[in-house]
This record gives sequence, structure tokens and C-alpha cells, in this order.
Amino acid sequence: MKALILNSGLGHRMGVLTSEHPKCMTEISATDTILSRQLRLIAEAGIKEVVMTTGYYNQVLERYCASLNLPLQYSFVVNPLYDKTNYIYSICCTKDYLQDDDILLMHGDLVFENTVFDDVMAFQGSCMTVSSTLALPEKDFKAVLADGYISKVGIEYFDDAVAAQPLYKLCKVDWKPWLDRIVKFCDDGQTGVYAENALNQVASACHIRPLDVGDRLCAEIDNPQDLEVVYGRLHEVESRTVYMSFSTDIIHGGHVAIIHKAQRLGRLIIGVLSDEAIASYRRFPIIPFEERKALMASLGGVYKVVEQKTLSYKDNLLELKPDYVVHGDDWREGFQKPVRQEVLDVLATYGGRLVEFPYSRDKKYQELDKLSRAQLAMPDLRRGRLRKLLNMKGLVTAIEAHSGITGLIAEKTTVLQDGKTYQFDAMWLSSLCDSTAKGKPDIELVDMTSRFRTVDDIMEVTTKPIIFDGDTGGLAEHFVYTVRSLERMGVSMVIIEDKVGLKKNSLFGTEVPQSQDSIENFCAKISAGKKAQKTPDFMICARIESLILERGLDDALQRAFAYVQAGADAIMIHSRKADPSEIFAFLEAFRAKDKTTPVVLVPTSYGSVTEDEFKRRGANIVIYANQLTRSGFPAMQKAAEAILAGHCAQAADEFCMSIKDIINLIPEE
Ligand code: SPV
Ligand code: MG
Repeated sequence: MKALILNSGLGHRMGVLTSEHPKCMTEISATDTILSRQLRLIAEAGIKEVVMTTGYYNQVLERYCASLNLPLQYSFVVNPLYDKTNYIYSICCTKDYLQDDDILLMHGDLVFENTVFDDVMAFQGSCMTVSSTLALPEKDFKAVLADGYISKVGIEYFDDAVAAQPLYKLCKVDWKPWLDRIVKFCDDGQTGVYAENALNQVASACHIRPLDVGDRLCAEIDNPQDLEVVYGRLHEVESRTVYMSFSTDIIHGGHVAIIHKAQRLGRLIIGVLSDEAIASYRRFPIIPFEERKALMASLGGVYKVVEQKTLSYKDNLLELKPDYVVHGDDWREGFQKPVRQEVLDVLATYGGRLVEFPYSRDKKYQELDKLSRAQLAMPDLRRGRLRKLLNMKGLVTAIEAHSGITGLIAEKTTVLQDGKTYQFDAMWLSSLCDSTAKGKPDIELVDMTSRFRTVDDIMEVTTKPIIFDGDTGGLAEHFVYTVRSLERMGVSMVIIEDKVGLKKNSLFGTEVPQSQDSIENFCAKISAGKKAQKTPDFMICARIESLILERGLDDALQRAFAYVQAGADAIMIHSRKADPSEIFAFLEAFRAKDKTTPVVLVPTSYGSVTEDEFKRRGANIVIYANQLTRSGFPAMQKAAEAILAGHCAQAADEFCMSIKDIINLIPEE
């Protein structure tokens, strides 16, 4: 495609503004002339060749074009009769340059906003810009439409007409009849009319459709009053802002394409989602916030980068009041639908607009996301993530998982509430649930090899950090091997409890005989474990059973400080009372002396206390230790009973997901 710009006119009506250069060199903003803006847009669209008709001050114009340093190749065609003929003759002079090519034709005094130009370039077939919202201009072009095509263009048509601007994209088959007719007009000496007079004779062969630009800027500058209006409108257009939110840590071609589109609408402000917001709705970011922010700021044409603290855009939109929000159209359905609705609602309060572009479902981009997930699942990256989450969030939540599928539930379950997203941060590999899934009692009967097998099953399909329930840890001599194995597998933390002998589940309390280890022995076990580990990431948490075994708060506290002294990276205090006051008392007393060691809680019995309250009282990890097991098995029991009672499969249907859903639950790689 070649661009044809008509710049032979004298521009008399501009007065002194055209006394030293042609009209197209009139400044329309602090950085642009009419021509520099047109040429920049042409170059950005990838057009290489520009044919420009000149006449008056042709050398000034040629030098000016060269000074712009744009990647364009110019053919300047002088209309020797520029002061006696209309531009129909100028076009005629260019005919040898414009055969057999698609043409972008514009008058040299036309100013249009980026999106008008983009729409022209993207138009399928030939088009001319018109405006259905503009009042019919007295002296400027109007177009008459017939059957969806332009049938006449001229200043004299007022019936069934729309305002029209001389910006055309013409496919070569549609351009040829018009050019031929222009040449014929000139051969016949009709050089004082508009080129459109020739078009009107052959319009049915030209198939030009109207492209309605509505109230967007697309206007000619004929006199100083027009200039003032365009100057003001351009300033308004160019000070518009566009907001986009990014959670990605990889910038690929799909992102670049949508960023470019957004930049056409105005100055681009990028909201970079905080690490916490990303971790709570998608996956842990591979690249930390500050680096992602710098990455975005380094992209060409990005006006500003701000932090977006939640998935909800609301706070940033209310503060920045962007004219546009740009997003892929993928959020019309699914999880982000309410986020989109909130964006629309907020934009409506001040007249902003949402612009959506088709979402790129390119396979290679999906592949990149898979690769990122795979990376996050690798032992060395996964292991340290619990510490990172503790630093980032202060309070981390974990839910039990005892198999691949429960691991996936822990990994993927997401809730959107008041513009915020919630996910579990980590998984708890409970001894109770792992044993229960195998139909065995929780008495350290399921051996470590089998427990590791469960870890491996979960590791294979998830990326979140794992906290391993190490029961008593066994003999110190054995525990060191357990530590190394777990660390090598990518587990983030092992929790061992200070019991000896036949361990029973803590929730039995004193109803069964259970013995607590001595402080000395247990400290020795912790120290041996700490010495055995190879990386600084791995954490050993000491679990205190004093409250379970009714030994009192003082014993619990004495042990807590001793275990920290022995090297424990965290303390778990357990209770089986429904009243949380002994836990709160422990937290208060412990925090009075130790502000930093993370405290882990398992609120199975005191389950009505909220995470916020735990956080306020100084806890750092809340483990939902058995809820998937306790909710899953009753549902299975019900289905089994229904089949027995109904003597057919269908009797259980109401308790079952569809076969389709179960097949689709786990997509194949
Ligand atoms: C487990 O989940 O296996 C635990 C926590 O150790 S509790 O069952 O409360 O003892
Ligand atoms: Mg346990």
C-alpha cells in the first residue's frame, strides 16, 4: 500500500500562517505539525512509500519531510499548475506512481485521531471516513450513501447525506476506475473541479463504503478558526489516559500487541498487580513486584506505572479516573466477570469507557504459562516459597491434602469476595488424613515411604508449598534422614510434635494414654534436624502438646522458648478446646517475649475464630487440618447407601458430578 498526500494547495485562508511554508507544516500541538502527525501514523502502520503532491514551497516541504527522519520513502510530485488547478490535476500528475497498488488517500490539511486512522487501516475493503453524528457542514464534503456504499461525494449534497472527510483507503480494483476517470477529466481540460466529481461518475465501480468515525476527531484545517478548534481537540485527545492491569511476569507478543492498541487511545497507565494479589488469584509470581514494575516501566510509550493492590480495579480507577480501561475480552465470562462488572460500574460514574480486544489464545502463550507453573513446582523454587509468603502476607493459610485430587482442590480453589480473591497459600500433609485415606489409624503406622509417596503424588500436580506433618519425627537418628528427604523433595516445612511412645491423634487428648517428650530430648531432635538440612529455606516447626495433655500454659511457654533456642524455625501450639482462650493466652505471652518466630495454629476445635483475629493476635500460619477428608467421605457414604437402598446406579446420581465433569476436571497435559 502507498500513501498519497495532497499538498499542492496554496492555503490562502490560513493568512500569515502559510506565508513561509505550505499549510501542512502548520503546528497543531507542541510536538507536531499536520504533516508530521500524518506521516508518523503512516510510518507506524508499516506503510513504506509516500507519494506527495506539491507545488507551492515544494523544496521547503521536501527538506522538512527529510528532517523528520521517518522510515518512509517519498516521491514528491510537483503540480506545475498548482495555482491554477484543483487537486484533481495534482492526482493526475501522480498517475505513474499509483498504478497497481492499494492507496491511502488523504488531504494534506486533515487531522485525525489515532483510532480513526487505525480503523481506516483495519477496514476490510475500500472506505471513506464519514460522521453520522456531525451536523452537515455548509461548505465541506458530504457523502450520499446507497445500499451501504458511497454513491456521491461533494459539497452540494444535502439530502440523504452525511458529513464526510477526505480520508480514503482504496483497494487497487476500486481505485483504478476512479484514477482512470480523473485522468480523463484532466485530458478533457476539467482541472478546476474536485477529484470527487470524477468519482461520482464511476462510484458504482469503486465499491467504497462509509466508515463512521462518529464524534472522533477527523477534521480539515482551512483557516485559523479551524486550527484553534483542532488544536484544542487534539490536546484533549492526547491528554486522555488509558488504564491496563497486568499480573504477568513474562511479556510476550500478545501483551505487546494489546499494549500497542491501548497506547493508540491515550497515555498508557499500567497497574501492576501486587505479589499478594497475584498469589491469591493465580499463582505465585516468579518475578517479584519491583522487578515486574520496572519491566513495565521500561516498555516504550508507557506513561506511568502504579501498583494495583487487589484484583479489583476500583481504588485505582477512582484515583486515576482514566478515560479508558483496556482488557482482553476473555473476562466477559468466568471468574473475572464480577471484576469486569465493577469496572463498568466505576467507569459509568465519571463517563469512562471500557475497550475490549479479542483475547489471544495462542498456544505458545499457554505453553509459557504452563512452563511457569512447572518451574514453580520444582523443588528448589517451591521449598522457599513458604518463607516468602510469610514475609509477604504475615498470615498464611494451609488446607489439608492427602492425594493428587485433594492437592488440586487446595491448589485451585478460589473465591472472589468484595473485589478481593482468596486462595489457600499452602497444603498440609496431615498424618490423620493420609492415614484415614488408607483406612489406617493415625498412630505412625503409615510408614515414611508411603507418606513420601503421597507427597510425590501431590507435588506432581500442584505448585503450592507443602507443610508436612512429621508426627513425632521418630528417633532423632531417623529424623535427620526424614529432614533431608523432605527437603530434597521440595517440602517447605516439617512439623514434629513433642510426644514419645505410641503416638495417638491429639484430638483424643487425655482420653488415651499419650506421653510428652522431655524438653531436652525434643530439643536434641530439633537441633539434629536443623544440622541435617542443606538449604536455608527448609523449616522445622516444633509442635507443643502441653495444652492437649493438660500440662498448662507455663509448660507450653517454657517449651516454646526452649524449642526456639534449639533452632526451631516456628512453633505450633495445639489445643482441643472449643474455647480459644488458652490459645490466645499462649499467643499473648509468647509474643511478649518473641516477636518474630512464626506461630502455627490448627483451629479444628476452636473453629469459629477468623483468620483476621488470629493475625491480630500474632499467629502466622493457620492450618485447616482435616476439612477435605471430613467433607469428602460422608458424601461417598451417602452415594453408597443410596445405591444399596435404590438397587440401581441412578439412585446415587443426585450426589454425583456428571461423568463429563469428572473427565474434564483434570485436563490432560
Ligand atoms: C493431623 O492433621 O494429622 C494433625 C492435626 O496432626 S490433629 O489431627 O489436630 O492432631
Ligand atoms: Mg498428625
